[in-house]
Amino acid sequence: MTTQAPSPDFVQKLAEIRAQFPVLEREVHGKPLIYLDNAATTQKPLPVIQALDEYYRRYNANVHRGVHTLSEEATAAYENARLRIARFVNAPSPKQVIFTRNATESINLVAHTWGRANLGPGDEVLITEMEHHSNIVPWQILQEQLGFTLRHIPLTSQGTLDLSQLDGLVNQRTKLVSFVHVSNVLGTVNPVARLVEAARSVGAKVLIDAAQSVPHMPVDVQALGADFVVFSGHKMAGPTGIGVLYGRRELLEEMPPFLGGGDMIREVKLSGSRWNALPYKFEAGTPSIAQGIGLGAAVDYLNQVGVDWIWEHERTLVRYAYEQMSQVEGLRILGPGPEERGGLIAFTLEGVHPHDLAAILDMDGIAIRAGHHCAQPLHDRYGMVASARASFYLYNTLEEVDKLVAGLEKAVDVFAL
Ligand code: C6P
Repeated sequence: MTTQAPSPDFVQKLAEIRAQFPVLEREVHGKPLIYLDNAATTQKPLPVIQALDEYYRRYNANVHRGVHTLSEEATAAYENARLRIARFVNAPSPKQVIFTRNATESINLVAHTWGRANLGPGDEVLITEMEHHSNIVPWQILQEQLGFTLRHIPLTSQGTLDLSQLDGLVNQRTKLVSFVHVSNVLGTVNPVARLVEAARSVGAKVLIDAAQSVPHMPVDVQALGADFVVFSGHKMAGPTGIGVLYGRRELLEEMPPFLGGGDMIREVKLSGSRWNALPYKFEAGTPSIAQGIGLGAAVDYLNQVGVDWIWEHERTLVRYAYEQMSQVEGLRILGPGPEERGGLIAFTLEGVHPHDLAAILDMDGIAIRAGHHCAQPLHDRYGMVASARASFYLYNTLEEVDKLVAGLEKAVDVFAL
């Protein structure tokens, strides 16, 4: 091991963090759980679990509707959570934080509102070859209906964006450049400033899929300079069923609503309706109230730990894991070196199917993900159908990396026989 011995303060902080996540106490197949599937969804700390519990026990009521005490308490807690989430990503106003179910729904919202109103034959939408399906399929569905062209920035053999053709790919026809901030397979941290600048030079709008960045590193939506930024609550210690679309105010004001129904209207007549103000225009029906409140508790918790600390900790884990995993016979890591990636490593192990590998590791209590990770075009690009992936979060330890590597070595032995 080449890492320095951690300081006593660090050891204590990590122990305190781990104590906040009850699931980390459990065993799987008689072994302590080692949870390395954080890019799929993260575990939840006590403050989040308690916020959900308290809502259901003490003030469960619908929001924005009632004048009774419970409804007022629920509305205040829900809207206060929105305010704290806005501050977490430095959105200028909570009105620009639209609650959705997840990052996927946020992208679909933009596609079906902004996209439908602004895209047509002759226009181009530019994505990348490393996108999650949620930033490919909505545009393909819309493309069939509206007749615009969907183009993509290709990948280099190192797992980064090949920007050599960027000047041609971004042109006067480009109306939107939509790309992932941190790849959920390659770990690549994309050059946001360069891509935003290229889009701006032709007046195109920018959407950033920040599902794998907001949970792990400080993200300032204003500094990113995008028009839309999307992320999911469940990947950042929050509950499932709540996600965010941040949007530039003028654009959100102009965009037509997404879904129609209660809460998103100002006035309804049988002859027609008028829409509610932001953010409610995009939030039809009873929202995910407990989940919104839970996400508020999650950002408080992440702030308390320190997002800078989380990022640094993940950097330490990924550097160490990269170094150790590189030494496993037949193991091939996808994507760039540790300095250019977030806290995850997707890989293949010669002679072992990723699903078999995940099943073997599970017998040791180690949870990793195997499959195409909802990024089939990316896997096609590298001539693969699936990969295995270990992804880290604030509660993971260097010892857990050691156990992962030991498990991988065991798998090599088993399958080499
Ligand atoms: N990636 C993974 O295991 P949702 O499902 O809407 O919460 O998140 C979608 C999504 C969008 N963009 C990126 C970069 C993502 O990684 C994900 C979710 C999970 O990699 C589940 S497939």
